[in-house]
Amino acid sequence: MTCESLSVVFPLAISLAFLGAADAQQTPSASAPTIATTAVPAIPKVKMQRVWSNLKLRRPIQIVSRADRPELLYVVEQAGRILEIDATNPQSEGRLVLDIKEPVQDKYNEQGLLSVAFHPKFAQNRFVYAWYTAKKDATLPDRDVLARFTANEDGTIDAASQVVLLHIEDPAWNHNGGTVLFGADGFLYLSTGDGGAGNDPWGNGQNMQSLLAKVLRIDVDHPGEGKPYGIPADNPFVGRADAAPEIYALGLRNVWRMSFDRQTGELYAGDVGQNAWEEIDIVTKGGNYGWRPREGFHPTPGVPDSSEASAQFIEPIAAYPRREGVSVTGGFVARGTSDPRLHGIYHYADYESGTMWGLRAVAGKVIAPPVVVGGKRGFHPASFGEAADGSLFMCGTEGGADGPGSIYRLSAAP
Ligand SMILES: [Ca+2]
Repeated sequence: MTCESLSVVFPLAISLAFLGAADAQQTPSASAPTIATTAVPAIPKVKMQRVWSNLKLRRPIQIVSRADRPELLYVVEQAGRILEIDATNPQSEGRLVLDIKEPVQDKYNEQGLLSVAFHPKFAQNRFVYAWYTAKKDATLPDRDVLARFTANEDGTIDAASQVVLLHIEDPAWNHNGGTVLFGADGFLYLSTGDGGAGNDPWGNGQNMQSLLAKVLRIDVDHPGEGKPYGIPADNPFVGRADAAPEIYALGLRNVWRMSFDRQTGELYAGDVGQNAWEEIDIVTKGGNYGWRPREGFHPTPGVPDSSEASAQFIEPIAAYPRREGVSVTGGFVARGTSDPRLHGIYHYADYESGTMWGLRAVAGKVIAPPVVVGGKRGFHPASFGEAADGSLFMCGTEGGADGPGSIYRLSAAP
């Protein structure tokens, strides 16, 4: 990232007052308001080490883990397959545990099986959740589907066990989100796209009755009110007649990848931009991230942005312009214990340029603006992944969207 863009994106983003607050936690001092002198730890370069090269992967787009079996990793293939890897075996060839190519529509690049999450109590209920674009059928239009599957005792997942929890009619092939994952609160979070085409022609970003262009939060353990899921009582728009109660946050164009910081519980999202800016957001309950009136830190040209409405918009914590990439792949805050130099750094990348960045934020404020930490020419990072122990991986394709799939382990460069 150039100095020029840094000055635009982070006008002196490092808050000394804030750093003082952080220090105060370690050395409590009721009296003197301190200005921190402790330097923010440097952000190291990241080494990408190719792993499990025996795997024959086609369009790997997510890596997920299970708390109850920390030695296993699961690689999601866009066409509708999940492969299980024994992470302790460098020669692992993977085991196919789910194939739902039949209902999954993956005709266009942004379509397919997009995200998978294991239930936090998977060891007891063996529930697995999937977010995918579905093939049109006789009774249903083009739609994005959130479905639950049940695994067998041997760890394979029965495609016939599908229970559709939610489907959202989707007007275009692109901008389909999305990440499904569980919060520490036990609720399921889902990022949806704005439907597609370009510039949100249906106005879903700010439409409180549409589930598109949102982060949703639902309770999969307590169905209610005629739905196969419940609505958490403290969802921010519960009780409002003009809003869908599933909505947790809005104004998000197409959050392809989001993750929780496992230490702080903050929800980091990479929101893919239109023509100008890719942004990183920390998504908070009830937050409005400004799409379509805003993109990155800027108003969208030609879109009304009244001062009253813009005052409600939450700015990203980082953004980068077109010359540095075209589609952000949100990553993770590194919390693995094996690589302390990466600890606390949020890593993300651009799908097209392959560039990887790191930044540090504390309590929603950036304390170390993004720096380029690595990347690989020709590699298209579709997703970061976090093992159960917090160590970080990355998956994607080499040379192009249809190139060979690969997985890299990330570590701090010496
Ligand atoms: Ca769409």
